[in-house]
Amino acid sequence: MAATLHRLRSLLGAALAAATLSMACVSVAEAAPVPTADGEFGTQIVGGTRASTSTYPWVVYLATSSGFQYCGGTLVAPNKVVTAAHCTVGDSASAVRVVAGRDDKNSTAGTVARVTKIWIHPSYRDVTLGYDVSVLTLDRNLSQTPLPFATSADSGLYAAGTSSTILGWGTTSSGGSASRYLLRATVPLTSNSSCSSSYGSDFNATHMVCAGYAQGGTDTCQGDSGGPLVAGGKLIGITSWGEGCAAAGYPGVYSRVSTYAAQIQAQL
Ligand code: 4AZ
Repeated sequence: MAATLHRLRSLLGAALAAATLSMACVSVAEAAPVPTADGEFGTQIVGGTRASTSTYPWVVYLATSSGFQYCGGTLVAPNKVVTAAHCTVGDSASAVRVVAGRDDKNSTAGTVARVTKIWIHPSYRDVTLGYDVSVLTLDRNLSQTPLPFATSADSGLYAAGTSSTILGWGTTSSGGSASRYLLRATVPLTSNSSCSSSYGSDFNATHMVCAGYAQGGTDTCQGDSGGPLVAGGKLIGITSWGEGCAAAGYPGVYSRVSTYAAQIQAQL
């Protein structure tokens, strides 16, 4: 199982390779989105549509100092971002940028903040062992509205079938190109027993929650890691891992935010 798990850091590897090849241009080649008859675009997150940071002001992305987007995150206080530990492990704070208010990665809209501190859950070792949570402290207070996060009082938000929102700038197919634009999709939370059937002992219901349709087709993917899973107006999950993207029988796996609420709160 571990050998086939897809994780976001592969995008950072690609970023570093791109930077090596071309210091002048860090943008990644991508297919131009093709509008369909209804004016929407056909290939998003996986199976999603374009969204605006005006609607989702708390969704941010993490970028290298050269501007390469490699993960997502969620603003939970004016100067605090929740992301995945696997997005920040091994990084120095001075190397990370947080971009807020920018739907289009090829624009200069919004704000680029620096990071003054990276907190990684001290028990984090690997995404399939849980604790895939990290809190960044920014060098400034952002004007974007933060998103409340789920606590132990919010177990109701994790009921199987709950409609949730995923967001990110990651790839629009497994192993494909990253999206130029912020994308969103709606996915139902799965039951714990269903996710255990998919992933066996790698799924831990204390630390994780799964979301996706049984038939697949809609999911987070590479580069979406660290970004939000939202239900009931709260951050309930952090994009963490999965077997490929949008495959039938393999939902996306998210860190269960309510489990870590006290430790997140202690960083704010
Ligand atoms: C990733 O590599 C990643 N389909 C994120 C989410 C999923 C798979 C991979 C879930 O960032």
